[in-house]
Amino acid sequence: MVRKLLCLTVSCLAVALFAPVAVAAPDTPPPVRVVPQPSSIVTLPGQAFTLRPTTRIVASGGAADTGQYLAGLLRPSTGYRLPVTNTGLPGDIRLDLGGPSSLGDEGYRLTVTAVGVEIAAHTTAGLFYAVQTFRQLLPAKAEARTVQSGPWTARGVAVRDTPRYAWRGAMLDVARHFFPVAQVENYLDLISLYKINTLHLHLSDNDGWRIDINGWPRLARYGGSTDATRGPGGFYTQDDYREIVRYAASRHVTIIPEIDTPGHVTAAQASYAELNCDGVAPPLLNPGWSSLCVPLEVTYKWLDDVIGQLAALTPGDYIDIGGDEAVNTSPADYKYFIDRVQQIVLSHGKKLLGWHQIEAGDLTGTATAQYWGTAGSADDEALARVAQQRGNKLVLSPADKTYLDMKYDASTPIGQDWAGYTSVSDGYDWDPATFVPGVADDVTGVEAPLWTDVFPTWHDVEYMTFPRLPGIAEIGWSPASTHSWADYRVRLGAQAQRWDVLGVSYYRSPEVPWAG
Ligand code: TNX
Repeated sequence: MVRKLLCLTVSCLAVALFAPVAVAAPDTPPPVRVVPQPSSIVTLPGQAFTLRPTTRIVASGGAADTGQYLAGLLRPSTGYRLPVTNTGLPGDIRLDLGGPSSLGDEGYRLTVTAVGVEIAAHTTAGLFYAVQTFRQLLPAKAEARTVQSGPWTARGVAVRDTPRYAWRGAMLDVARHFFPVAQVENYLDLISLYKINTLHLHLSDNDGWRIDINGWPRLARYGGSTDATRGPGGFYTQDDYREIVRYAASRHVTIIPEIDTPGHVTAAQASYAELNCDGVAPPLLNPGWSSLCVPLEVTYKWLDDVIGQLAALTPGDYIDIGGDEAVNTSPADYKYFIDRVQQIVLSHGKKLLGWHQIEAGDLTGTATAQYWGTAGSADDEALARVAQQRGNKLVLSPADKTYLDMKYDASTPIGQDWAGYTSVSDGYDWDPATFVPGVADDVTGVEAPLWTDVFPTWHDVEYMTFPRLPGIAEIGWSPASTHSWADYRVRLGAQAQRWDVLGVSYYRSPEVPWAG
């Protein structure tokens, strides 16, 4: 009897239910629809939690910020006060940093019952990801920024969730077309809903330079004054960049800055004549391939300033030096260049990241290469194996799976097709452990790049990102054992109501059974 009474508490329910249980009673309601799929989720028949005007968010000490974040999400739509407090009562939402260390850096436990909501993690990132899951259990109108009518009911569940990969990334090309801070922050809000933890910013390319560098003012002011479709361009001040880094941290996202070298540098060379071998600055938007002048010492003085300032502004471990498509740089120059730029990155206390072509240099074991080859591409795979032999980590961004600028199909009005059309199912149906044979142990995660060579508007960015990015997020987060297109497409379809409320412009792919 005593045992029974004790077992009315939420934590006892959790203990009882984290054991692997099959819950397939014939009258069980349909599964809960969360993206990415948690590693373990059990629905609790007959259990549900309803937010009330008096509900409190109990989050003390290090949990308080995440509590405030959750309150900020839910106050506008519910109109409830949702105070963040140190103590509470049954019926409250409790965020607890005392979760077991076995949950790791990003894992969490979430138990939703009629008695309350219990969130436990070992880190604030874990609490944050529990909030993202809990959010998806509430009605989509909870995302609204104006007061809506309830009820605010979440299905009863017991979740224990940890990520498959540490690196779950998105990339935004702000060089081909510039997007101001507010839009980058909007992107951060949307990607963190799917537990993406890395945003790589492609800050420079032939068409534009987007970050102000002290001592080299023309890079941003002149090199940033236009874009790939001859629009007005723009750039981030260092304070803008700090704000992006701060906002990203509040969403548990690490910013990775990329300065693309030794190719893709027309905007820089147009800004400073001394960065050219002949001392003559090309015009902005000069057509054709560009290359830094590898023998010139000023090239490295300039890079030391750029990388040094970015390293000081960036709390993350990595500085990305690009390294792709250096078709105007000889192989010998390329190798010399990568070795020197690696020394510069290391001298500023950061690790080197670049597209997988950087493996042509003599990289140290701390470097990470981003694989952007397509399926079965022998040359690219050979470089991935070089990475593996060196102990370099690999981030997988296969162009025929993760490139968000590829058209969905022949009818897509914008985008590219050089890597083929990438439907929603194409983007979802692959496994990072087998995509490049023989490198599974070195894969640290996945990243979906959104190149903006051929489209300029924020509407375009969202339309190409959604609904494909959540698929990459799921591949990065969820265990391979849960991977199922048939199941995923239904869970993805349920996201549409949320995007409608959030005002996201997404592509209504006919492959997905859209709810709402
Ligand atoms: C290849 S991927 C590029 C980018 C383009 C993209 C367009 C990579 C490392 N280089 O410069 O924007 O294709 O799809």
